[in-house]
Amino acid sequence: MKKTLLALALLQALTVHAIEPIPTKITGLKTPESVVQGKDGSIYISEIGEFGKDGDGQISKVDKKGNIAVFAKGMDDPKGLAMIGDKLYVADKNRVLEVSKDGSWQVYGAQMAFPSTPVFLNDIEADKLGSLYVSDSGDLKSGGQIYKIAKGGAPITLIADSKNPDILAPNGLLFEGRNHLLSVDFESGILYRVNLSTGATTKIAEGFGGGDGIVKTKAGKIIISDWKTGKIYELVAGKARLMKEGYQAAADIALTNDGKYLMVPDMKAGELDFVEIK
Ligand SMILES: [Ca+2]
Ligand SMILES: [Ca+2]
Repeated sequence: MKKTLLALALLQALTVHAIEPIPTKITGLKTPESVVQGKDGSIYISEIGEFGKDGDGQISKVDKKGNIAVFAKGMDDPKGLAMIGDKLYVADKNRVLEVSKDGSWQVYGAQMAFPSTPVFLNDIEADKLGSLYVSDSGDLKSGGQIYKIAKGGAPITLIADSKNPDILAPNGLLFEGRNHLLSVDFESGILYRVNLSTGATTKIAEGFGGGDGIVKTKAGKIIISDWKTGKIYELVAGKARLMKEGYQAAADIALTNDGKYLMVPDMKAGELDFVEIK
């Protein structure tokens, strides 16, 4: 009798732990850059394919059961992803694309509609009113831009450019309140706060290497990936503190909707890793 009760207790304990398995690492991706989870739980991953080769980029979709399939294809070098409602927005080299839920897509902000010619559109963030903010990393070292695309696709205006010496190669963007964006620079590894009205930058912290993605956890912690050295940092007391290393190229990170996992696209390994947030 006692043995039966013990077995039951053990079984219950095991069941509790088995409810939420850690998501399995996804492999075999073609130069993944960015990731976002939709409201229905599906995970979308941008895949550049060959860098600089047009037409071979795509978005893969992983459903809640873990099945992966190509969702949208024929893009150039798709990178940053953002969702507004059921539409997915993609920074694709020198244009922004709008992808419908059936995977069909159209150009949303054409190259010619930008106030200056975009070169290397990288991250994309949506605000609550439906505007998009896009970083252009330029030639990746000597001057980029941050643009705003108004709801509906126009007009496209300049928030900041290389007239501000801090804007070298802006990459990851993250909203901070209504009037500021956080921006991490791929060249300098410096995290800035950018005023959306004036374009003025304030340095927050340095040491993020080839800064790529920025997220804020539910507990309010800022986490930043370093593409160049494959490291993940957290911002602690104004300083970059190593959180995880060992990736080949940690690209544009994102959180799962429940806030429990950091999703890390390892661009050179062709993988999407899941890291538990503690
Ligand atoms: Ca490509
Ligand atoms: Ca990026």
